[in-house]
Amino acid sequence: MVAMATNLQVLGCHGTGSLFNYGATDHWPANELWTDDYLRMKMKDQTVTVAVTPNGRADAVTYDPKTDQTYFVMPHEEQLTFDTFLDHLSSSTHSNSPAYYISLQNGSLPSEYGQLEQDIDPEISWCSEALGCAPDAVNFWFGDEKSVTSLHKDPYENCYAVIRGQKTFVLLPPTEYMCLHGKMITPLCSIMGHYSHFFQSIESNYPSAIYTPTAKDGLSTTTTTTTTTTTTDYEITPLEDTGKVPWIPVDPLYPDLVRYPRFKYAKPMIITVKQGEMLYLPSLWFHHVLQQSLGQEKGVIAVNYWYDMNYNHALFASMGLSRRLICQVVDGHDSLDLDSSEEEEESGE
Ligand SMILES: O=C(O)CCC(=O)C(=O)O
Repeated sequence: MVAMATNLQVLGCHGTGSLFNYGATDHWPANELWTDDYLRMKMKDQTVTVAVTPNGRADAVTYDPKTDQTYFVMPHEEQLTFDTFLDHLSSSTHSNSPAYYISLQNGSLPSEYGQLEQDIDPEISWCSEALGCAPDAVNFWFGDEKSVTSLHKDPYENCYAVIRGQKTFVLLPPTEYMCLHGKMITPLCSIMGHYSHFFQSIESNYPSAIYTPTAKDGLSTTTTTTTTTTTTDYEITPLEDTGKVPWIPVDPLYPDLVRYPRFKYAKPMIITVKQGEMLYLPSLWFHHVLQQSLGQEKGVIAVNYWYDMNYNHALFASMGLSRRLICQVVDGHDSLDLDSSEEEEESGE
């Protein structure tokens, strides 16, 4: 079974079929049960954490015209009752209304959705067996087409099951990082400890910021009356005390090839995961995620299982080697000792 996990990683590089795990969730009661009525009944006035953004782009590289700066912008997080979240989701049809996305990734299923745990499996048995461990985190996702997850990678093996609606993943293997315009920086950042150079060296680095709500007065006019309305706007607030965040700046669906010319060599795979299907997303694969509601129930629901990746795997070492070789060939230096000014000029920051 361990070989199976290894093979899955290798096969994942060659074809999309091996990325799907058909039938893995067919027996889950959630497939039938998770309608809005049922979720309201089970969750009642349970408080949940919701990411709120003006444009659906939480955790994304975003240009702020006010300051003429590009930031890695995090969402405004609100604690809402589950009922209120559902109300927002069903009424957020206007293109200028904020996006609400349940997307907390720290094991949100057991911590905030305990009432729903019995409707799914606590782990993906073949994956736990193959990797010899239980998942590190099981997360609950609920949003709509307004919310898009920007291109990034995670140090986790990911079993991603869609329960309602569908999700479209744009996938790029770790071997294509060079096409994604990572900025090369020295391996000093400490949060990833011994492996920091691997995570830090392949992405661009941005000052971090957060969306903050501000009240905005406006006039709303009908044929007979004009009233003043107060709506919430969101502005980008820089976070002075946090360091820079490494992130991929390219939108793989609408790449700006003038700014990011190496992306023309990338070969993204586009995979739609439909309700009832599960995607196996190997660790360190870059992914950009869109979602589409289907049918009468609005909103897209998914559950994912994150298994810690195996840093001793040959793939990890070989990715590090190929990264350094490519850096040497393409940029004339390896990723551990270079100057980032050229990249900065390229990306216009
Ligand atoms: O579903 C999404 O919007 C993002 C999923 C994701 O990034 C992940 O599972 O790592």
